[in-house]
Amino acid sequence: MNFDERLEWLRQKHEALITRKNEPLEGNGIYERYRYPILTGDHAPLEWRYDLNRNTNPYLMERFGIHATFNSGAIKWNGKYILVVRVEGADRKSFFAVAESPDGVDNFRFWDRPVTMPDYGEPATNIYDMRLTAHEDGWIYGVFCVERKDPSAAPGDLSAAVASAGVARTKDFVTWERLPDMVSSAQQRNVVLHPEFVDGKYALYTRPQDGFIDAGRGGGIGWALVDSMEHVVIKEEKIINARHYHTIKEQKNGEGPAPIKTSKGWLHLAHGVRGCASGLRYVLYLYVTSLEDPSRVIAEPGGFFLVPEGDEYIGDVMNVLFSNGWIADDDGTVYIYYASSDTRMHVAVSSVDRLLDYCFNTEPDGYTTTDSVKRLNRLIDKNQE
Ligand code: BGC
Ligand code: BMA
Repeated sequence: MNFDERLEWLRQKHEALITRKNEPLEGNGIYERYRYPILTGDHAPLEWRYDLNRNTNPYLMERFGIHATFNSGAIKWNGKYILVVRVEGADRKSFFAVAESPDGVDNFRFWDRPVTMPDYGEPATNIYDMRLTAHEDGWIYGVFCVERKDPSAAPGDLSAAVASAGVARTKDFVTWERLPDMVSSAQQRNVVLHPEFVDGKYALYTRPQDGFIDAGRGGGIGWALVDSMEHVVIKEEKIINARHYHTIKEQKNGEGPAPIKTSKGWLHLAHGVRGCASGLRYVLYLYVTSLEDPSRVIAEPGGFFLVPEGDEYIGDVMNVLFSNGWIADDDGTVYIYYASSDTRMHVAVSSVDRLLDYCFNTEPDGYTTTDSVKRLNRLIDKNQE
């Protein structure tokens, strides 16, 4: 193909991908997945990936590889479904970029430019996995992971890293005011801001860990109250959702997006991780906390809610589902935005009613085989009545 033909081919292919109509798939009754991913690296605008000038790029070859679009924060804003996507280039650096859809499922399209996130202190090596919270103080906050090489790593150890939480706020997703990174004695990823004040303070879901990868003494999802988002210092933290031996969250867990307020409690989406012969397996689960005390768990179905299926298993980091964004519409529809294998974004659709039904009517994990068989027999008995 000559330059013009190739450009035309690229444009058509790109437009066809973005405008392809998605289809819901009938499933387990709890949610409906959709047939196609909603965002992939190929959704990135051609202007990001190619030099479109025939003199400087006569072969019309890619100049900036965009490989993956995953772990996106989500929010409904001015009637639009907005994702702040973790976009990863061929160079393994992530950055944030906003993609917008008119209906939450179809036609997700990136805005013209990625987010230019101001640095705080020494520029981070990588930033990723933003949680968006429209806080009752009037700001939209983005809390995200900030990763730097561990300065105390032994010579030759090029993977030891330090994770902390970056904090920024915006009113338009274009201009971001970067606030100081959170101060904590532990390594912190998966930090999420609760949307309301609690006892007059900002409330954060945390995830303290001894190491970058290893939880060590870190017990799970934590809860901390802080005076200000302009200088977040974690003084006291309590574990509200613990990891547990021989469950889906044996090795690690972490809060997903900010919880959704419902008449029966705060609805939470989280990820759980276990180690197995093939590496770490990341799955998603739900739990509910009390409206009076959002740090008190009042329901938690046993087992997972969403796990990789089919093509979702395959990607850069196999066997991973991760979610840090969902949107609850006024009519109760819930759009669950999840990424598979650190590669692409998907949506599953449910409703507040269905998710609460799932949470309150699926029995909790009893932690033994004996208990699981008892639960199963109770269900069979019911079906034989
Ligand atoms: C990656 C993250 C991952 C973390 C822990 C980071 O370097 O960018 O996606 O969660 O390592 O494995
Ligand atoms: C992490 C997360 C995600 C990622 C996952 C799997 O710990 O913070 O960024 O999706 O590992 O690689």
